[in-house]
Amino acid sequence: MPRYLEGWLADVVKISLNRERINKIRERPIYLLSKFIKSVTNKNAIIAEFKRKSPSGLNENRNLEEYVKFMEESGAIGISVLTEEKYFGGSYSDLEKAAKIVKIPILMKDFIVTEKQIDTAFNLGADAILLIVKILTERELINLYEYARNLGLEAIVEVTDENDLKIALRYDFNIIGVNARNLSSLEVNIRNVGKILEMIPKDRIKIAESGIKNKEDIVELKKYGADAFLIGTTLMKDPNKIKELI
Ligand code: 137
Repeated sequence: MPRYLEGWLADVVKISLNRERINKIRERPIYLLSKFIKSVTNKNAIIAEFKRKSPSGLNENRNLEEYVKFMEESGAIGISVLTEEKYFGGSYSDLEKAAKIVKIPILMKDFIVTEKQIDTAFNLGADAILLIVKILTERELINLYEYARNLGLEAIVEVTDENDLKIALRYDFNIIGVNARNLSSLEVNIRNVGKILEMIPKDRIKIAESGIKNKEDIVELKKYGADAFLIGTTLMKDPNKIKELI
């Protein structure tokens, strides 16, 4: 057997062994985040994030069920659930619980680098996953995006700077997230988001992520073309704030 084929076969075996079995039939229907965002007319499209803690210093041990139910009732068009445990205090069971409660799109918020994580997202009832340009090669980005799409899941392709955006715009990713937080310095710069949002073609759905504190931030980001707003810390600190932001 030619040597290159041996390598390829070893990879295939590794991936298949590494793959979580996909549920034959998924209980929860898939709620398309793109559809929910596009259907918003008379309010701000807010994706409310549940995260107990964060490297930026958040520490709010709220009741997940109450939070996600309250956010859906308050008009949020999506829920983001951090499933990363070490830095965010999240878990897969958080996602599973949220999926049993809300009938709006759920984003599995994690550092996704394998197909197995996408299988898990599907099995737990998530509707979308996050693919961070900064931590993936282009090949991984494309493969993981197509893998998610083949399962019917949507993907938010997240950029934090112009270089990330240049890569993301080479492909027809339909949802682009612009994160105001620099993932290494943790510095949040909303002005920077505006600059990048303006470079994204109108036919892509644009989500502004991180650092959103008040209505003024939303008005400002909307001016630059943001279609939706992913908000964690502000809402975890005071869930009632959604009434002012929606
Ligand atoms: P927030 O509204 O809390 O500022 O941001 C919401 C969401 O964008 C945020 O949770 C990020 O996607 C993940 N957050 C952090 C981080 C990622 C890397 C390093 C630190 C953090 O401190 O939230």
